[in-house]
This record gives sequence, C-alpha cells and structure tokens, in this order.
Amino acid sequence: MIESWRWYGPFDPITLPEVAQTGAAGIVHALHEVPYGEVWTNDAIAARKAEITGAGFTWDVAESLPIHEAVKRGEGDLSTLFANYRQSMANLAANGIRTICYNFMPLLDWTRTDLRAPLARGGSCLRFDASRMAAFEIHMLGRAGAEDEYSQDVRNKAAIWFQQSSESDREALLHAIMSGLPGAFDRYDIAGLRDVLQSYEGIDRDTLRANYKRFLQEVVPAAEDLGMVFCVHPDDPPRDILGLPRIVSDGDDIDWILSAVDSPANGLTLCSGSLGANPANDVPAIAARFANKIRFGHLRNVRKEPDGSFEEAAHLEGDTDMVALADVFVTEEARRREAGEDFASIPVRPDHGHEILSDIGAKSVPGYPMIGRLRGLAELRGVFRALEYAATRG
Ligand code: CS2
Ligand code: MN
Repeated sequence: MIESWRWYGPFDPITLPEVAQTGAAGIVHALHEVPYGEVWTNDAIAARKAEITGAGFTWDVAESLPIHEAVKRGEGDLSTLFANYRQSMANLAANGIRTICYNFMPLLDWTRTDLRAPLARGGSCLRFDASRMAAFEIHMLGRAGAEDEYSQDVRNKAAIWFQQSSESDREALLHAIMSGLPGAFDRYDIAGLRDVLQSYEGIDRDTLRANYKRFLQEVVPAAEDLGMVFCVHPDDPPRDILGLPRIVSDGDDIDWILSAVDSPANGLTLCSGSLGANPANDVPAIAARFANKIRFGHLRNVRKEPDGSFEEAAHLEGDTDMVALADVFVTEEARRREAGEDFASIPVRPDHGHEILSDIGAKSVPGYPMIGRLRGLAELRGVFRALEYAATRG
C-alpha cells in the first residue's frame, strides 16, 4: 500500500512539512487552480511536482482531473474538451503521474448538509441529513418533483426546519451542499443552481451512460498508450440527487463502466465512504468483485440511519467492516506482486476525517482536517501492518 494524503496545494492551510509528520509517503493532488476543461500544462505540473518531491513525497495520483459538465451533458462539439483532456493526461504521464482519479457525478461532487455535526465525545463530523436535504430541495430550491422523493416524516421535519431556520441557517445549508466541489470554480447560488439544473433537463440515466461511454472511448485508449490508469470515484451519496441521475453507485454500475470499455486502463477508486452510504452495498464484497481493477483506495466509514441520513464515523467504526475491506487490498496487492504486475502497490488514503482536538477552530478544507485524518491514517496503517504480518505467517 502507498500510504497517501490529499493535499490541496496553495489552497491548503496544511503544509507539506506538516503532512510529512503523518508518515504518509504519497501525495494525491490536483491543479485546482486550473478551470475545468483547460489543459494542465507541463510546466505547471512539473512545478507542483518539484514542490511535492522536494518535501520528500511522491505524487502518485491526480485527483481529480475533472470532466467538464458539457461532456457529461454530451453538449455540442466536444472535440476541444477531449483533446485538452488527453493533453493533460500526456503532460501528467510525462511527469511520471500515471494514475487519474475522476468522477462522473453531474454538477456536484460529494454532498453533505452539515459540515460540523457534533460528535458525542467532542469534535464534529460531516453529515448528510435527509430532512435538511429535503428542506433545501423543496423549500429553498423549489425543485418540481422533489416532494415525491421523500417520506412524509422527512417532509414534515423539513418543513419544520425551514420554518424555524434563519437566513444564516439557510446560507450555511447551501454552503455545506456546495462544499464537496474541490476547485475554486463552479459553485452555485440558488438561482445559479436552478439554471444549471435546467441544462440537465432531459438527461436521464441512459443518456448519461451514453455520454460516459463516449468519454471513456475518447480517453481510455490514450491512457493505454501512455501507460496510465483511470479510476472512477463512486457517487456520494450513491443515489440520484437534485433530480439528476447518478450512474456510479453500486456493483452493477461499476460492472457496466468496466465493461463499457474493457481495458486494463479502465479502473476503479474504491471509496468505502461513498459506496457505504447505500444500505444495499456490501463494500468488502464489491471490493473483492473488482479487486483487480482497484487502482486507488479511499478508506473511510459511515453510519447510516433508516431515513437515508448518514454520518461519517471514525475510520474503523461505522457500518463497513474496514478490516475485511483492508484484507481485500492486502490480498490483491500480494497477488499483483506475485504476478509481477505494473501498479502493484495501491495508493490508499484516509478520505475525510473528523474535526478533533486542534482541528477545532483551525482552518482546513471541509472534510480534510489534520488531526482527524491523521487518526484515520494511523488506524489504517495499523490494520494493514497487522494483516500483512498475518499473511506472511500463512
Ligand atoms: C473525495 C471526492 O472528498 C471526497 O469525498 O473522495 O471528492 C473525490 O475527490 C472526487 O469525487 C474524485 O473525483
Ligand atoms: Mn472518496
């Protein structure tokens, strides 16, 4: 396993010398300052890489090389966007960065309603609350059809929350919902969100899949030529949201994607927190099913509630059996080593973390505080070491 850490570059209040103290070996990074659809230039990549390696790390994964919304909508002449994407890939490969993580979620990345839900023993976590989401969609956004997607109980709670909410509560909710978008671009206010949702009108699951397949056909052969791998990140939460279809939510979706363009370069980011938010997903079983396609691991845990809400748990707590999942990674890595395969070591990172101890009141990117993630990384490191030791003893 390559123990990795997501670093946001100049945006990140956490510095590389601080990350070094966590013991992580690899950095996962994107040029967040480049607008979606534009080329990541060779010079910009090389400069960032020098910074990362200068601090004693490898840069293992580009997370994410984002896909322009026009590609997801299949809108107009996409040839420049595809060419730019391939150029960014070539520039990454020229700098030795051969793993590309991306997602195919329309408009939003991970979505939460609360960035600081209190934890029983102090600190806070990210939370998705079904009734807050309903309040947002039904009462703030006024999305037609949203009512039908929630139970009566959730709708009642949403109405009460909305009636009692202040202007600043509503602003905080909008801010939380937009916080998963990693770059400095494409954040929406209510009016902007209504407009952009309209641009998705008529795009159903099949259309989105067709647009996705076209994207894969445009980039996967180039990845093969460059000796690179792609790894799609699952939807978070793994279900339709804001009336938009989501097509990377369970084992069958993943199977469809990997078969759409069958290539060693077409792979998966196993994000246990994203997949784990759907009660029907058995995450260790999904990992085992696609083990040879896993190129990157996001390890974190969630605790689900009956109404569709969920909260981020500590890495070894929550609903997913993290030790069973880590065991799939250890077994797969050993298989790759034995077979002498390329990409044998799998980069893994603690995905989100709780805000605890000195994280509280300190600046960090939402979901990415220092101490909470350090706790996650340290716990995962212990699990991996123990499993590897057990494996060598047979
Ligand atoms: C990340 C995702 O914070 C997170 O949950 O795992 O935002 C991830 O970086 C993207 O979806 C990958 O494209
Ligand atoms: Mn993830």
